[in-house]
Amino acid sequence: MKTRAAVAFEAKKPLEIVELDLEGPKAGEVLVEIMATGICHTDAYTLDGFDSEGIFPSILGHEGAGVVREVGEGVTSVKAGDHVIPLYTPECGKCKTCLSGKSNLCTAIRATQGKGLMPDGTSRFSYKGQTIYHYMGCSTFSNFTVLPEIAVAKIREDAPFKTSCYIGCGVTTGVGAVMNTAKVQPGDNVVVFGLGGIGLNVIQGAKLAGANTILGIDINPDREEWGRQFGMTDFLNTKGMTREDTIAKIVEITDGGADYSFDATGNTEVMRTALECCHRGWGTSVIIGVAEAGKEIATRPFQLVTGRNWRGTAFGGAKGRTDVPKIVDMYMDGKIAIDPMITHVLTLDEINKGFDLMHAGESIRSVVAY
Ligand code: NAD
Ligand code: AHE
Ligand code: ZN
Repeated sequence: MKTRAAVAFEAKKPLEIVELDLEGPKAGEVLVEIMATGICHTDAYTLDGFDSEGIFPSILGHEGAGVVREVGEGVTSVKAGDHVIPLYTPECGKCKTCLSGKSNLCTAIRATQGKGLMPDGTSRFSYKGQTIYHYMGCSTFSNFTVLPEIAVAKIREDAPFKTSCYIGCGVTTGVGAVMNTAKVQPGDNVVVFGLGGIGLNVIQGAKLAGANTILGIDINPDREEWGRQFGMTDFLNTKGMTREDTIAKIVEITDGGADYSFDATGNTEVMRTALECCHRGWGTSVIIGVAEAGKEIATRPFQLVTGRNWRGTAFGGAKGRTDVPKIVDMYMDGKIAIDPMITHVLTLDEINKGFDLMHAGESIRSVVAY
C-alpha cells in the first residue's frame, strides 16, 4: 500500500513529505493508521545527527496513537479497529528482562529495532525502490506504519488521539520516572532540570506523589510559569550561573539537597549538577535526558562515597502493554493533565515547523494530526 510520511533522508536536513510504499504486516505484526504523533526532543536529536544509532533515510517519530487496520498471521492480542499506542519499549512478557520484574527494558526485538528493521531483519518501508528505515520500532511520522504485536498497547476508545499520543513517550517518561524509577514519597524534595515536554511531566508526577518542595530549573525564563501550572513550588534560572553557585542555591532551597533530582535536558554538565545537588547520604539523581554521541558524565567518586546515587530511566520504567492503558485512564480520569502541554497542532506538511518551535523554546509539545 501507499502511505504519506515525513522522511529524514539525511541528518541535519528538514524532513521531506513524500508518498512511500509500505508492505503489509507479516506474522506477529500489525498495520496501524497513526492518527496523531507528538514531536519529542529525541526525534530532533536523531535528526540532528547526535544519535549513535541514527540511521538514514528513515521515518522518525515514536510518540503516536492510532487504530489497528490489519493484523498479520498469529496475532491474537489486538484486532482491526482497536485503538493503540506504539511502544518503543515493547513488552513481550517472555524475555529474561520481562520475567525479572526488575526492568521494563524488554530485549525481544531490541537488536533489530536499533538497526531500523523489523524483527525479521527487513524494513516494510521503501521509496522508489530504496529501503527507508524504521525508527525506534515506531516511525509515527508516517500515516501508516507496521509494528510488532508486542510493541502496541491497546487503549480505551474514548481517549482523544491528539492528546493521548503524548503518553507514547513524554507523559509516561516524566510521570513514570517519578513513580516507577525514583518512587518519590510524600514529603520528599524534588529538583527537576529542564522544564520541557518531559520535565513538566516530572513535575506533575512529583506533585501527584506528594512531594514537598518541587524546584524547577531552566535557562528559559518562560518556563517558570509553565512549571508553576503543574505544581512547581520554586524556580531557578541557572543561565550564567556556575555549578558551585547553582548547587549552593539548590541546597539552600531544599534544606540540605534534593532527595530526588531529575535531568530532563540531555546536557552532561547539567547531569553532574543534578547529581551533586542531591542530599548527602541518600539523594538520588535520575538521568532521563539523552546525551549526544560521544558525551560522557563525570563526578568525583566522593559524591557517591558520601551516599549520593546515580540512576537512569527509559520510558519512565513503564512496562508498555501493562502500564500505558493505566496512564491513559489516569488522564481520562483527570488525575494527570495533558491538554495544556499540547501547545501546537500541525499538519504533516507543517512538521518541520514543530522542530523549529522546539529549538526556539516556544513549544512544550507540538503534535501532528493526520
Ligand atoms: P524539550 O526541548 O521540550 O525540553 C528541554 C528543556 O531543557 C527546555 O525547557 C530547555 O530550555 C531546557 N534546558 C536546555 N538546556 C538547559 C540547561 N543547560 N539547564 C537547564 N535547562 C536546560 O525536550 P524534551 O522533549 O522535554 O526532552 C528532554 C530530554 O529527555 C531530551 O534529552 C530527550 O531526548 C530526553 N528523553 C528521554 C527519554 C527517556 O526515556 N529516557 C524519553 C523522552 C525524552
Ligand atoms: N540511541 C541512543 C539512545 C537513545 C535513548 O536512550 N533512547 C531512550 C528513549 S528516548 C525517548 O524519547 C531509550 O528508551 N533508551 C533505551 C533503549 O533501549 O534504547 C544511543 O545512545 O545509542
Ligand atoms: Zn521521546
